[in-house]
Amino acid sequence: MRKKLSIIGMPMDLGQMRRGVDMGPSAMRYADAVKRLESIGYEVEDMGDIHVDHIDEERNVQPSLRNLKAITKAASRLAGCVDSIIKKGSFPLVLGGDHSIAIGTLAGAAQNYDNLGVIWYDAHGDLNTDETSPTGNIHGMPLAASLGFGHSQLTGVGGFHPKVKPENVVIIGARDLDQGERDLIKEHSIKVYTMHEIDRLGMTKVMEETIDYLKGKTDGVHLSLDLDGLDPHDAPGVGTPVLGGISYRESHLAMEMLAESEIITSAEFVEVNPILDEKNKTAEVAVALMGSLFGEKLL
Ligand code: EXY
Ligand code: MN
Ligand code: MN
Ligand code: MN
Repeated sequence: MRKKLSIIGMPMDLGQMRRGVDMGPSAMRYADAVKRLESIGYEVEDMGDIHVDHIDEERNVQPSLRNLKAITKAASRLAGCVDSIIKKGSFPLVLGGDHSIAIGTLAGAAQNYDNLGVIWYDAHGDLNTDETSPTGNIHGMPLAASLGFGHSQLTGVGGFHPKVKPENVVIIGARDLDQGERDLIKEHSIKVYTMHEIDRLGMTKVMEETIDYLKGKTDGVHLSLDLDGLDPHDAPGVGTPVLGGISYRESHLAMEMLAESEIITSAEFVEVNPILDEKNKTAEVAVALMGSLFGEKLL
């Protein structure tokens, strides 16, 4: 029987200030995400998009938590959808939208596991709270919120917290961390492979260690892949690019090794912004990486 995979679009741009990332789901569909996954043998259902309220006036109401209400409402809808996909035995693949969507994805996934692991593939830690954030953009807070740190409306999505424990998180690709994030990482001993470790150890060793670190102690692992984790030359269509990122091939190796490990139980691809892109390159990169994550072989 073919493995089932359910795609959900989350056209969210309220977690940051650059327009266009709400079109990320369409861009990845346009890059043939469904066909690519069907070609690897999956039975793919595209469930369409979660509704995100379109608002303007609230944008600046609470500068330390921009668009809090609309983001938490949309995250709750996404959580319900992800939870029902897992409960019906399908694999949830969420297309973003800015990274604030992970609050909903993790709220939906976590209720199905005792110890959910998370691989956070990102130039950033997304570990800010409203007290530490330099911008008030909620796309810089989803991992903190999922760990139970930050505003109660964010940590409370899905009606429970925390979604994940610090010892079950691995961040890969970090190269732009605020002081508050560094403090939180140190205080809770969160495992981080910055670009320094990736350069020194190589992606093979980083992924071997990551898989070993999570395999024994988690009963599911969520991959939260922020396209800004890649170098902007390979993935230019993102809202917060940071030079000196993970290469296209290193990213395929990471996905191929995760496919071999069979530890990934849910995934999301976020921060694709076609307005900032070179044609549809970043969406195409995302879809190519999905291919490797779901077992596509070069030979
Ligand atoms: N650390 C900065 C902030 O909190 O605003 C930048 C966050 C960028 C977040 C992108 C999604 O990864
Ligand atoms: Mn609408
Ligand atoms: Mn991110
Ligand atoms: Mn990022």
